[in-house]
Order: sequence, then C-alpha cells, then structure tokens
Amino acid sequence: MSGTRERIYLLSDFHLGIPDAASSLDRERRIVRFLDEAAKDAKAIYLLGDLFDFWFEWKRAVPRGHVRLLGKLAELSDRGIDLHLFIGNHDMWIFDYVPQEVGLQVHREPQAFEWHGKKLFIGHGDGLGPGDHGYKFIKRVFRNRLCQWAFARLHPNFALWMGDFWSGRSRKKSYVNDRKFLGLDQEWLVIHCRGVLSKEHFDLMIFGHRHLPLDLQIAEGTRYINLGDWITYFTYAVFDRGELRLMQRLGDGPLDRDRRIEGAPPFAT
Ligand SMILES: [Mn+2]
Repeated sequence: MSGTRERIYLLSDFHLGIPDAASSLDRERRIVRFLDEAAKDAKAIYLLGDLFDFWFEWKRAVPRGHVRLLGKLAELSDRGIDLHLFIGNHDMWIFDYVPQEVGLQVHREPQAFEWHGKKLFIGHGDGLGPGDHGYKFIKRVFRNRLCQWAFARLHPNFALWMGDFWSGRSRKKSYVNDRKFLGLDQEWLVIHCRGVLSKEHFDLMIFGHRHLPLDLQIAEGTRYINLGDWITYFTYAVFDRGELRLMQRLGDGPLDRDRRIEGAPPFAT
C-alpha cells in the first residue's frame, strides 16, 4: 500500500435499515471498517447511491439511525478526503442536511469525469434504459417540489413508516427480478450505456442500482462496471493510477486481502 493518497474508491447500495435493525447495524459496521481501510490511501470516495433504504429530510429533523456511517463520512471529509454522493432512488430525498453535515458533494444525474487520461461516466443507474415507465413516472412525482413539500407536512412517525413500507415493496419486487445477469443485450444499463457511447466515447462506465457486481467489455475500449451491493456481495471498485479494479471484500482486514472479480456472477473462487 502506498503512503500517498492517490486512489479513488467507489461503492454503492448499502440500503441501511433493512432487513432489520440488527443486521443493518452489522453491515454498517463492516462499511465503516472498509472506509477506515480505504482512508489510508484514498484521495476520493464516490458513493453511488442507496446508502439508506429510506430517507427523508425535514427542514429541522432527520430519521433516526445510521450515525456510524454519517460520523465516519464526516470524519473522512474533515481529514481532506474528497467525498461524492450520487443520489439513488432510495435516498432521493437527501436534500441539504447530509451534504452540509457530512461535507460531501451531491450529484443528482450521471456525470462525466476525466481521471488519469481515462474518460469515465458515473451514475446511480435508476430510471435509465428502455421500459420501466411506471418507475419513471413515480420518479417525476417524487422529484416534484410540491409533492416533497406535501410529504414534509406529514408527521415523521407516520411519514417514515409509510416510506419504509413503499421502499420494502419496491425492494421485494426488484429482488425477485434482479438477481441474474441477463446478458449484454438485455441488461438495461448496458443498453443505456451503448446509447451514450454512440455519441461520446468513455473508457469506463460505472453504476450502482443493479445489486449485481459486473465488469464487462460492452464496446471497443469500454468497460461497464456495476458496483454490486453491500447486502449480498460486499463489492467496491478502486481506481488506481489509470487502472480500475472491481473488488470483493474478504473479511474486514486490509484491502490487499480482498479479491479482484471480473465478468459476471457466479465468480470463480
Ligand atoms: Mn439499490
């Protein structure tokens, strides 16, 4: 491990809060352990969304819980590590509290970057690609200022109960459908990426949302990486001097004990 901070780490889809408080806390501790290790050589950390299974910020109140993660992120930010958050569909209602309190930069749309001469396209990944019109409509409602204002008028006990209920329903639906790699021609994020590529070249296209770690060549000179999740796979990507590796956490120790994964699950052991 180098003594200088030059690596960029990317990870997503913690869904803290599910399936129950005890196992969520267990995962939260693993994430914090990972962040401690990453902080040893991280220049920046990119969180690609769905940190929480449901989140809403009132002007003067926020949901209970998740203080270890929020505290650790704040600490890393205070130590000068550059933190970025791409808002996911489960935490779309992060407004100004998390960015201000933690000290991170929020992105609400996919964005292009250039690191070490490599062109990257990064986003959470919801609502992209063909189909899924039901979700695309709901997303417009959820992003609507007036709807957000109306939701904020509800009592937090009731509003958060309702939020957990919705969130659980969408999760059950997506859990059934989402687990298998569909093939390059069927994966909607790959279809979306290829559309983007028809207008502009990118070397690396990195998303979350799919809950399936993938590292695939999708066009000449382009890799599509899905970051997997921190529920089943405990995966992350590291960008190190122009090279990107998708990694799976093995235990809670130093990151050099983790293993690189390529292709799609099931991964060879
Ligand atoms: Mn997710």
